[in-house]
Amino acid sequence: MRVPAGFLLLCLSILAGCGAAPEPPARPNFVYIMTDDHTVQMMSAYGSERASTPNLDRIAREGALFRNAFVTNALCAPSRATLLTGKYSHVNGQRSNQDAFDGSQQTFPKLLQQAGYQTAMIGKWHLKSDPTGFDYWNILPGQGAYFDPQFIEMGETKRHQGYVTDLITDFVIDWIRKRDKQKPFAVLYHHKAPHGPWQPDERHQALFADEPIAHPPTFDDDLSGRAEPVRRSNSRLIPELLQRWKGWGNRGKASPPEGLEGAALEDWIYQQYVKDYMRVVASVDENVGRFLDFLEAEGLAEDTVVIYTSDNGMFVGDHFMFDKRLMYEHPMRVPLAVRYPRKVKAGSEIGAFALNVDYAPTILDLAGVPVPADMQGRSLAPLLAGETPADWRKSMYYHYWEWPNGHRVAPHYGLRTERYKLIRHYGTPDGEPKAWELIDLEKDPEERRNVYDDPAYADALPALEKELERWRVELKAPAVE
Ligand code: SGN
Repeated sequence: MRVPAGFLLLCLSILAGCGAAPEPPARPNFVYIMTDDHTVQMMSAYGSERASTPNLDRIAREGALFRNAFVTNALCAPSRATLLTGKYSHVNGQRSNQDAFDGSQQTFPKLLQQAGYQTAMIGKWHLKSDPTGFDYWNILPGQGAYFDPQFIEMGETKRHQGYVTDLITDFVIDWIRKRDKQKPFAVLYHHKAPHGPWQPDERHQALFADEPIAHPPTFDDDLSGRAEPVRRSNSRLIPELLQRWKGWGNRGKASPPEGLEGAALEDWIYQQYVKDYMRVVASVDENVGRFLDFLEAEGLAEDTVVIYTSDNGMFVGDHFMFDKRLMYEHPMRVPLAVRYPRKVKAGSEIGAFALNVDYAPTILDLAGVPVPADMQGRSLAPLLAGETPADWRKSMYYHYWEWPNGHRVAPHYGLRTERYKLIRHYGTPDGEPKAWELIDLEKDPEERRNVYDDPAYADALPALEKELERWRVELKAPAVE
């Protein structure tokens, strides 16, 4: 049936005149801000006793804070591949930092592009192959440098003067300014900080100079309550940190003052590390604040979904360690805040489990683009709207793969429920030991004790083992014993 144009016009003018609130635009913009190794213990929105991050907190205050966000493999490149694909490492092929990302596969930026978005990737990439699915990219080579870093802009390497966190923010702002204003945009704004070697800029170098930073509660943990594979791992603050990041900050920090030993030496190395970590976080916070002000000044704040997270968490002296990888809370738990004034109530708190496999489906869903059935995560949009679907996950699967590595963290997988962690260290062909671990997070929130062999938990085990196997099959993860 043909509808006369005059009738359509009449309908439209009635709709326009009825005084209803304007509908949110169907296609919001997206700014996905990801830091490297930023952990919840160092974000004040999560009640950090050490760090103050007013601008990162602002995203949560004006939007939603996820209280239980986790990555499924706490390592840089695998986490980035999971973001792009919405799939676990064993499915997207990026199990470790050594693999090169297969950029020919489906990713959410490609799907956004096909749906008419303009897309950009700016900052740390670390996936070895060139980015695909972006109209514009300007990335750090590999880990990138803090000072006067090189960037690869659409295949061309250029050195830029300045500090990496400032430069990445400048490039994102520039790209948004120059964009085609007729189309929605999505930009991945990826900081290098606060990854090692934690080199603060001049503005922040003197921060905390005369202020000793408190030790985290697990600083005294010698790992004696945990299974052998954990005890064998190699991320202790002394001497591994000193050796691995020799000369970090270029201020001679690899050499403690002569004669220091025992607790005084431990505190000395911790103070060097934590202060530089907090200084580079302060610069991220300041730059994110500058960026949020820019969005507001451009009139973009209302219709832009701003997501803040990190590629993985981090030990910052917790359990007397640095680095990540292990299926402890500090590495696998990540900050996650989402601001979208049109749809997310300011000050929302979300307790349901959110995973990094969920980011791609969430962004597509909010953009109105169908989520492909082969993505393994689930859209967080209902949670953002204040509803937890009845069948939302109550547990999650984790799998760390990289081997060998200097931290001697052997591959392991496991299940995390609200109360328990069941972890399988399945050994390596070159002789790393196998072990099971069970952690009761309710009784032992600091994760100091493996109770796998404790008869008191014999009744709890079968259901946990079944749940772990259910996830393994559902996620098509290989069976490894
Ligand atoms: C990367 C890792 C660090 C690690 C060094 C050296 N970070 O920088 O975890 O200490 O390599 O690792 S990541 O963000 O890139 O994952 S080692 O295993 O080769 O010694």
